[in-house]
Amino acid sequence: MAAASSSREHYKESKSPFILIFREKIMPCKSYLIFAFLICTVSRCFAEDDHELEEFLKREYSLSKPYQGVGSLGSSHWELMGDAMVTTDQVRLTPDMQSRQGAIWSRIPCNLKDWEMQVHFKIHGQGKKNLNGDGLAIWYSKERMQKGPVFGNMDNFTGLGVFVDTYPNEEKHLEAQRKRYTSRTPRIFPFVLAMVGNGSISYDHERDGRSTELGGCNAMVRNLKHDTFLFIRYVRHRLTVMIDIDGQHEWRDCLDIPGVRLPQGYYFGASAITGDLSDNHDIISLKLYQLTVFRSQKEEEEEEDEITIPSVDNMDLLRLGENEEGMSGISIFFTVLFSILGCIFLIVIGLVVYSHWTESRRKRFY
Ligand SMILES: *[C@@H]1O[C@H](CO)[C@@H](O)[C@H](O)[C@H]1NC(C)=O
Ligand SMILES: *[C@@H]1O[C@H](CO)[C@@H](O)[C@H](O)[C@H]1NC(C)=O
Ligand SMILES: [Ca+2]
Repeated sequence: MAAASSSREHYKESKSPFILIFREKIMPCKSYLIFAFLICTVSRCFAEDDHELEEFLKREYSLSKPYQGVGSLGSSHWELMGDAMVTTDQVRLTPDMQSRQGAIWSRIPCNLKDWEMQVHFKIHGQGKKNLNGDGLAIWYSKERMQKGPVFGNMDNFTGLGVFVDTYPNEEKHLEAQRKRYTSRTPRIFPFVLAMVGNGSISYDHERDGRSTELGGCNAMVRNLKHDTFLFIRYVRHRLTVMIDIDGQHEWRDCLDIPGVRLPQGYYFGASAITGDLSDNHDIISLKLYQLTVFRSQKEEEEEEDEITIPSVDNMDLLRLGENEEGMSGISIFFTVLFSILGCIFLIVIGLVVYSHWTESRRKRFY
């Protein structure tokens, strides 16, 4: 967890674009590693602070085999929508067929402050690599049971979405236009990313949501023999996403972001969509744990103000990272050039001043 958190924490502090560039682009690899190691060590000290977690599985927000009554009984805690279907082994959000969308939504709003969701899922289909789509999403949102373009949920949603995006729309689009990535690092899909919506932020499907993402990671989750899991933790306004997809029973960091403000009383859900390309998108289980966190009195006081609209602190800084990623090679070159020239200039001035000073001092001595 430390690695992901450290880089984000660091973002917060390094406001100057130059520092960002310095950190990301120029610093030689070795010193970068040492630097990263130092930050890791430091942030680990901070990360292991006083809070200890106690977990309780909350059955009313969890979904597991044999899915008793799901999709048939009105008394079930979960409701199906669209093409979603329950079988003995899974809740299939979409079958491996074109233009389907399906979802499963909790009926009960969740009033927990701190929670953790473990998602056991499976994405598989006939399509070859990159001939499959579009992916699935896990939700904690104000709205429920809405159809739409965001992995089978409505656009401009209010709340948190964690997406497993299996199709690189942007890359394919650029490819079709025979454009090449300039300085933007191409992504490896499937890609897991998180987004917080406030009711008026649109998910840009053509760009795979890059402009609104909080962070993400690649995750080769398709057509695997072993079980694949996604882990979403929301504690003290800190959002952590991890994945376990290698069959090693180990959580791998995906993203870790402080200052994520989500209201209580939203609904959990999972949805998926297929287009021209398709996949089976299966949920095997959703396990929601209530986390008991010991808060200091100061923290309690800080949390008196109830959150009404989801938001993310320092979103502009997260964006800055995003823009900087898209900075062209030329502008980086000139920024660096002028920075170096500036340094040389300062050194020269310094030397001149210094020699004047020593000179005048020598004169005074004589
Ligand atoms: C939602 O977020 C956007 C972008 O951060 C902001 O411009 C807008 O005012 C926010 N809307 C609400 C209702 O808070
Ligand atoms: C989503 O919000 C954007 C900007 O607030 C707006 O232009 C767009 O029409 C909205 N889309 C839907 C489907 O409501
Ligand atoms: Ca996509």
